[in-house]
Amino acid sequence: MTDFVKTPGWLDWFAEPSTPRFKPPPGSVDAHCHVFGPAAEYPFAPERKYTPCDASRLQLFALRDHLGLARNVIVQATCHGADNRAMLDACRAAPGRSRGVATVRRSVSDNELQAMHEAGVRGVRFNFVKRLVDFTPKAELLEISHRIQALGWHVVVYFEAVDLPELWDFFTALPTAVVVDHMGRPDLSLPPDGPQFALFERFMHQHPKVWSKVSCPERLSLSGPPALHGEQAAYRDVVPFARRIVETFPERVLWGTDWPHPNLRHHMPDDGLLVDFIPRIARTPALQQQLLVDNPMRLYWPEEC
Ligand code: 0GY
Repeated sequence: MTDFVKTPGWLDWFAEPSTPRFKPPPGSVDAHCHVFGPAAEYPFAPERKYTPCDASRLQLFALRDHLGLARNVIVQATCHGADNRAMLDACRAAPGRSRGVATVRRSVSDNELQAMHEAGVRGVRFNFVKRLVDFTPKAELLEISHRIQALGWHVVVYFEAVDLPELWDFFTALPTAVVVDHMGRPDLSLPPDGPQFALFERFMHQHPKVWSKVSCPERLSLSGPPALHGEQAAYRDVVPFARRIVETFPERVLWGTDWPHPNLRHHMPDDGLLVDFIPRIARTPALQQQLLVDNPMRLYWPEEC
């Protein structure tokens, strides 16, 4: 067995998250989280760009319960490449309470796709963040998108805001719903009503099939965590961006913890405080119900809607 050594500077996930004061509505979904290994059982992929700490499905489910959430959407992390076993076994271990988003290559067989569907996969992720993955030709991704469309799945895309102009035509050519991770990673040194974020809003306005996760304040924020400014002001620079998206597109937003928070070098968030961040971006019970329950249920558990 290979011994995996964590990437230098890697921060482990927060072992004792606080109990959130905000009580998510019954049936709330963490629509963006990952599992890492455990490496002894599910080795990390040779092509990975980082080696994380272990973060098992049981630890994920314990967090789900602690935070008052009901379900998880487990997104394949790049450290596992296209070896989806850890994610699939996590979905199988919590039937009805976990769904998955896979990474697949064009060589994937129809039988493998069908087995993933049965385990609970409802989407594939295309990653365009260059520090995380090697380049895959768009023709290959397009081909995959047509195959998974037949299963009723959608495409999750991860990219940085500066790359949206170049990726726009590709995204709009996809035949499925397109779910954008972390609001397309806006640069928070730019204003929420400036041209960069306006482009992302236009993208959502013009294309009703585009959804956004309003996740990762800890990853996007330049103003920083609670220790710097007090709990109520944590990640305060993210608030105007996320609120705009939640209030303009209330039927196409999702929220997730991003646990176990890959690649954070300076600050590891307390997941309890991430839940307490929700009412700052979704200010009414109606918006919270859409963000946390109705929208993820429509996308991941449509048979129950
Ligand atoms: C995230 C963000 C990151 C990593 C991954 O799959 C991954 O490795 O998604 C990141 O480093 O920005 O959504 O978890």
